[in-house]
Amino acid sequence: GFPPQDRDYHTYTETVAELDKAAAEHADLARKSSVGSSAEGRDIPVLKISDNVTEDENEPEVLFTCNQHAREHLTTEMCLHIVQRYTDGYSTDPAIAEMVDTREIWVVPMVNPDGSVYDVAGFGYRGWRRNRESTPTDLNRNWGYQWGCCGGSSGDPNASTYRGPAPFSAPETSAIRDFTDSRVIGGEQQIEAHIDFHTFSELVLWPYGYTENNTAPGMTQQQYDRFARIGRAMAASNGYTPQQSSDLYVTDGSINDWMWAEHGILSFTFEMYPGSGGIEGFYPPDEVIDRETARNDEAVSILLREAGA
Ligand code: 0X9
Ligand code: CA
Ligand code: CA
Ligand code: CA
Ligand code: ZN
Repeated sequence: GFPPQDRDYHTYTETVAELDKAAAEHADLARKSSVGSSAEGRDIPVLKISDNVTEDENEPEVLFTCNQHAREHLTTEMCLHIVQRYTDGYSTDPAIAEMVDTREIWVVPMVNPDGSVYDVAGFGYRGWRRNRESTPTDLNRNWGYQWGCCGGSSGDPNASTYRGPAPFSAPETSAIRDFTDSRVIGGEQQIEAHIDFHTFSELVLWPYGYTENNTAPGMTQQQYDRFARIGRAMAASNGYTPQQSSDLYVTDGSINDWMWAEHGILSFTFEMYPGSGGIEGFYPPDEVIDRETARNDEAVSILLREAGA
């Protein structure tokens, strides 16, 4: 588990327990299900939050994913914060209630549970990034759009950005893919917007990542401008820096490119606190969790408003 000084971070077991608790305390608003299993057989839970939660209503859907990268534990806390805000906040905050009543919110706090467990299973942190297949894969290079196209991932099984032997070879990415595909109903993708949370550098990033060009097949200037407008609005609310993801560095096989190109989902990456650092940047003290997750409240609200606008 986490070292004693960081005990406010949630382990895999504690994360699952938080989701079960939210679903039990708000049975009308929150329901837990599974998107599949990790390489080591751990369940990957998803929590749905909406009024009439057991029904699939005709409401804009929004997806939040966290912890693709094992050591980025602050992102799991971000997803748990979203869960708390939209369940516990329902009875006290009319703006929250309005969003919960008119949207369907999906939250996956741990896309990479095996990696997350492994990172905290030793004495001190391991600095682990990938999943825990026998040849570990960087999940954010394993998505099936322009996979391995452009020098933005590695074919070396020992590299930290190893893309895996084939698109969606990792059970964790294929589980989220299948879940996302399952939200196509009557030929229409129900999920309109998505944030994949990472750490660190305090950035709001939009696709494409595989090319430095703003426009490319599947991305018109008008669509790019919409990404940039919403990305800048969210960044103005949290003080992050907004940019196209390839302005940071080129990545191929990342989640945002697939979500947008395959499903037309308005898909962003947030790189959370801190703004800079070395390996210790992945391990901010638990004292910052409340401040740095609440820091994204307005950005999350902006995205929810944009879905359905
Ligand atoms: O490299 C990544 O997967 C992300 N950064 S991290 O330090 N959390 O590993 C950034 C992904 C955003 N996409 C692109 N830069 N294209
Ligand atoms: Ca502490
Ligand atoms: Ca509903
Ligand atoms: Ca629906
Ligand atoms: Zn990351």
